[in-house]
Amino acid sequence: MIEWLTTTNHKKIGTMYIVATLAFFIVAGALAGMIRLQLSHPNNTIVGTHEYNQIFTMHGTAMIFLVIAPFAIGLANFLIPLQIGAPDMAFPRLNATGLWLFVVGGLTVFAGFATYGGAAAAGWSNYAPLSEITIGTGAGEDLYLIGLTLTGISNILTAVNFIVTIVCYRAPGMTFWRMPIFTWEMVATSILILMAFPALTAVMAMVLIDRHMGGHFFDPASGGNPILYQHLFWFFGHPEVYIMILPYFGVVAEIIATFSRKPVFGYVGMVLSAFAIAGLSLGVWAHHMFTTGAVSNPFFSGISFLIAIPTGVKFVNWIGTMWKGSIEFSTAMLLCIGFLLNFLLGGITGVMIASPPLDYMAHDSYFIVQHFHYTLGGGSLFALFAALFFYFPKIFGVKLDERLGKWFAALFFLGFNVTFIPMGFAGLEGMARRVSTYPDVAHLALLNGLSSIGTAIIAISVILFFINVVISCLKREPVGDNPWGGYSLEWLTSSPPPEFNFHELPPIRSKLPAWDLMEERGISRV
Ligand code: HEM
Ligand SMILES: [Cu+2]
Repeated sequence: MIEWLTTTNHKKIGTMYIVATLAFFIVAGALAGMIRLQLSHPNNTIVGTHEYNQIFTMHGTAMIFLVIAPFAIGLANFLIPLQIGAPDMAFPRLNATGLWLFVVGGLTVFAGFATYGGAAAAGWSNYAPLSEITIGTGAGEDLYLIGLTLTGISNILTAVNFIVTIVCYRAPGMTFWRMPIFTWEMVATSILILMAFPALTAVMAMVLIDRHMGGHFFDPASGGNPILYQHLFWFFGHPEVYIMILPYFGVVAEIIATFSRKPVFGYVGMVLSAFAIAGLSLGVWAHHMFTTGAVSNPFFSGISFLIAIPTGVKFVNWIGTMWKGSIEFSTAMLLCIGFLLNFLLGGITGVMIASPPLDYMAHDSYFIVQHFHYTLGGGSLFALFAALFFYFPKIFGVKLDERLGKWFAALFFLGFNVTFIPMGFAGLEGMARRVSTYPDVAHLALLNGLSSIGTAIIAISVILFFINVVISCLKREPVGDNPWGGYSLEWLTSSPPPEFNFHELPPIRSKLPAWDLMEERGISRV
């Protein structure tokens, strides 16, 4: 126990990130269940409006800041040194600091539930002056601001660590252009973190100053400007959505290549498109502000459309990798195919609302809720589970049960689509987001009822997943170094790997060191 709490080993730190984010996932998922219970019927009063505000705020905040983004950080912690042949991260103590800042930050945000006024309730985007006056008077709001600042600092420290590790600690033979796609995506992600998170830290501090030190940054009555809040928040917030998807793009590329038994198609395009997306994503923040009338809509719309190009390149790469491959439909692969289908819808709705006239209709409606759940839930979360199935043997030395896994994947896909397709239509019928109830008009009762049923299916699938984890860990069937026939360096060490990753570094003569060795030894990879 003490050994784990005081460790500076990247694999233990990575594992603790993963365990912590899964714990936060269970809580954030339970909050989602409460939202869907309340919205399952029109005019419901299971929870009041103030409770409802806390529930959806904490659901979104936890999923974004405590689950999707930090899971990728944890996975990268575990994987990057293995993928590039390094014994550990460049700054192990800084790495441990990052982990504990994250855990303490997350618990701080949740501590709001224990305060008199309840948890933060102004939405994950925490708009000022809403977060300063109307409801944000309780300590829960302060805990939110402090907690997120801590997790933000954690991200910045870890991003520096990733970049230095990748630039300076690659094994002999591991040139930049031989690094696995996941490691490359983490370079782009780390740069985005360094660009975006300071804006979040600044804006959180400004809200704190307004609330407690007589500041007026966002208070129009005293010459402050609420639009400034939106600029600062979205200058962070839009890159953040890519911080939450780029690592998972990498995961999907690795899994598809492994189970198609083919190298990643268009490797260079894959890498360059990650940087193109990262670069463009710094210039689109005001597409979240089209309806304020205070930004140049054509400019931000144009740049937003451009993002579709490198994203399209990625789709070509993923599909090209599968093309004529001998595909094995493992659970991880099935989840990646689910990712492709869902994320496509997320991307298409994204391009739709990147057009200001359409966004004027969709803004702040359930259409937006559908859009971002298809990218983050259907995209990132599907890839997160795919990563769990794929890397579980490497991390824990145990393979998850494939039969239960496929049931999970099928139910999760079904539940996900039954939940979120109706939301888009509810949005088109005028249902606003962030409302605790709705009247029995149009088809809202039917659409919301369907959504709630879908959520119940998701809940069953997730319970099945955790049952799978328990059963598989109890069975502990031994796994080899390379149970899936993967190509990158991490598959050439034991599962789980030794303290400093490799007893002897394998030769690295191409992008595919594990497949090179298999070929040398006459082992077929199909
Ligand atoms: C082609 C790519 C994309 C485009 C053009 C796009 C466009 C947009 C636009 C215009 C909005 C604002 C809508 C409004 O509030 O009226 C939005 C919201 C959002 N998008 Fe996307 N998007 C894209 C991809 C993504 C991806 C990849 C993610 C995450 C992985 C994502 C996550 C979100 C989130 C979380 C919001 C809602 C933020 C909030 O108001 O709480 N989007 N998107
Ligand atoms: Cu955006």
